[in-house]
Amino acid sequence: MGCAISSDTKFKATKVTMTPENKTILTRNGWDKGIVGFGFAASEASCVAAIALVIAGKKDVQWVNVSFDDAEFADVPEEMDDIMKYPNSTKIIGVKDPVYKTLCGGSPQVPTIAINGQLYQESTEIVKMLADEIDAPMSVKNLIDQAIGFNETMLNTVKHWGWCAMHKAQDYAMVNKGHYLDYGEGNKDEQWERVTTNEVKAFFSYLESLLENKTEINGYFIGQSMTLADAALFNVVQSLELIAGLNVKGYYPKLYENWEILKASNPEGSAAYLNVFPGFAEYVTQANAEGRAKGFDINTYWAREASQKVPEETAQPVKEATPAPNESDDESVEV
Ligand SMILES: N[C@@H](CCC(=O)N[C@@H](CS)C(=O)NCC(=O)O)C(=O)O
Repeated sequence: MGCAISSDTKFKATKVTMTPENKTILTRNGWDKGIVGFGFAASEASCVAAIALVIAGKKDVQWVNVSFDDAEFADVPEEMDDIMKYPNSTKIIGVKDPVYKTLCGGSPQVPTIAINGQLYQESTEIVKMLADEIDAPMSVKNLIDQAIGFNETMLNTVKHWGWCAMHKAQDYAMVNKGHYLDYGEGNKDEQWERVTTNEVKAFFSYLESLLENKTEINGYFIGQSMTLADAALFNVVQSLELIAGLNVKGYYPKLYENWEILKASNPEGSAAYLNVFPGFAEYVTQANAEGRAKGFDINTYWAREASQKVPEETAQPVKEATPAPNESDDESVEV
């Protein structure tokens, strides 16, 4: 896989291997001290880290915008929409730019977070690291662990039933092609789809049951205020609904109600994901319209449930947290 990311332990954010090359990039830009976030504000994984850093009280995060293209490192253009720009950010680089790839140790993705010169990836694991640091309650940490366990399924699901058709139609102009080629219509068999949707069902049913056991649906999975667990799970409803096209509202009404309340509270760090991401989702819907009309529709796996029993052994209950694999196969580039 050409993997340059190492995962030290199950629940520590995935450390990017630090090389002379990426250390040099950090140092020459002054990114080797404090917290520097690299993200695309509207992205479903970036917003998780941005929201979590706010909740963890990290007020001095310096953000670098990562655009979905191959643009070289530059100043943020004046015309860039404020909502797409991280507060106080001045720089921008493309996720497909070779320097960004080198910075990320060969695995160019967002979010990537530098903390005192060490780079980390994997949004939900970054949330867990913050939860450990602020000594969040065990119930919050446990739910973050569940989010970590679901993260890979979640991203694979939205790629397969959503993003792939759009990126393919655009000849992968926005993203690293290798991250998407294995997914999408015709690239996975029914067994994979069944196992994947059973994982979504198990996890969403678990979240629905957590909310059923609460006396009041208030936008939070735990307690009366937003926790890092809500940050770790921030993208699951909107991304599954708008990108994968899953009828979340129909199948998981409490989860949906909870999301609508949380969304309305506009948590700091979420503006672009809440307001701009749905626009991207429209392109995804258009790109998938023909396939969905012909039956390449995630909802068929929920509709089938009524008429056909799903074999128990393929259904995975809320699975153990495992770090998502690094998917990049491309060669590293010299700076
Ligand atoms: N499991 C990772 C997924 C990261 C990820 O796939 N990020 C996407 C944006 S949501 C990305 O970087 N896409 C650009 C690309 O694949 O080239 C996480 O949760 O941080």
